[in-house]
Amino acid sequence: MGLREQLFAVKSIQILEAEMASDNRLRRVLGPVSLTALGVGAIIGAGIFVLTGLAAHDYAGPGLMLSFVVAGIGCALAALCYAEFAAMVPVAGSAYAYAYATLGELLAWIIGWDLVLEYAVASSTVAHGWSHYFTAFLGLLGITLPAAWTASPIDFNPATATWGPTGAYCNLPAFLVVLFITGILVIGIRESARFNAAMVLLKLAVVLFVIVVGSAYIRVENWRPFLPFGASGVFKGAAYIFFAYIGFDSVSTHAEEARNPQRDVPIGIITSLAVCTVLYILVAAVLTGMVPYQDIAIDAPVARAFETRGLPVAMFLVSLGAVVGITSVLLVLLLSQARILLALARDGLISHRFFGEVHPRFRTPHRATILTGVLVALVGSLFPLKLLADLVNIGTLFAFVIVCAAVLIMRRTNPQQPRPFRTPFVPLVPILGILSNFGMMCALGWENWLRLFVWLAIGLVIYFVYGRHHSKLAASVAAAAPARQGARR
Ligand code: ALA
Repeated sequence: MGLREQLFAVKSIQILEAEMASDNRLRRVLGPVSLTALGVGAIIGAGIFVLTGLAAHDYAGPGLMLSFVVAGIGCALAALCYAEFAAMVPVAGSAYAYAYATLGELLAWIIGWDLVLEYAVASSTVAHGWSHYFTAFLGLLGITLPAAWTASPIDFNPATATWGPTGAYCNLPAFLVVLFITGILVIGIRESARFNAAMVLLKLAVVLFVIVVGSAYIRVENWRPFLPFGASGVFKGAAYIFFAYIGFDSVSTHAEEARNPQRDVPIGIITSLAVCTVLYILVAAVLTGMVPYQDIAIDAPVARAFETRGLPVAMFLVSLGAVVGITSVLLVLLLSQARILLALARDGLISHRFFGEVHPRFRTPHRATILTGVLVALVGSLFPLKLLADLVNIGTLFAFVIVCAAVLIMRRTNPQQPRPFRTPFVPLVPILGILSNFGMMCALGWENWLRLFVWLAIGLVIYFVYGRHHSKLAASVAAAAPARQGARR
């Protein structure tokens, strides 16, 4: 098979469907409520509990509410496109599988590699955010961890606009929590629907508590001026706070386990996103109403807002809920990461022997899980939160742009393919999805573009050195070619 032919080789929907019918697949047990709960479980975490602080303080002020609206619109447009694919190609690989079916092997690999960035680096970010609430929570119990062990060793100093050492060694809580969750995943506690449902209820209870109790402490004057950093601050805030929405797309990684994926995965994606959007806008309103934006804490903003207003018990409850709630996000993200690696390994683009191997006793992909866990723990404990969040955001926004574009392409290349869920108003919705998500990428600044390019360049090297030569699709096409020629003769 020639290079050009291979780079654009698409995995037909028939191949994907045949793979799904093989016995080596996951069990179909999830209904619409479980799928929505999985979405909410993956969405509500460090973004709303931690990143809101910096977004309000440095970027948007009370206009953070609008930042959530802007980011929510970009996500909603992408969600409608994800839903069409998830219903049409209900397999585990999410955007990677969609790209393989539409855009060819090279772009599929780029997206798969990009999803590794999304899930692995997001796990590091969430672990780092978790450590802020964990430290605040221990503080409430009278335990103070040494500062040198709760921060990253390097950080950006806005005053001098330079990177430099902070004097800290590493963020030990972030490191340890990732190893702990990795251990659980290796032993094989699946994210049982019941465990996840309990987590989701707890998180929703904490978020509703913040909204209901906090709203009694809103001072309307804190919302003035509403846009202290102007419209550009709202957009910068949106590009940063976008992180809080990441996770709805992980519903599509569960398509293979859905009882009725054609109907329920779109429901799960759209409902979980809609619920979280409403809650986020309300939390932003409460947070910026309770505390003047200049005084909002960066590390554990939601809990500290209650402390500032003299509500220590509320602070305790919010901190506890945040620690538990963010832990569950970490679990789902690390699990989704394992699924993406499994999808890449099944297609031969990364080593199946290493990433696809299943532990004889625990029946989990232990090597991939441990390797991912160690890397995620190191990155989360050594790098600052904002750097990690920005990197995840640009990578995920890029994936969203490609999924929106893929809907447009697929409508042309495979118009007859049954689409149980159709993105409405095509081409308008995908085009607006591309523009809004690309717009947020632009708001993230050139440094993040550079980091994204470096990440993608590393991915290309891996593809040309390994993946291209081990691709199962290329091998099957090459094997079929002589047979076809023979038949013609
Ligand atoms: N949306 C997830 C969070 O905020 C990743 O933690």
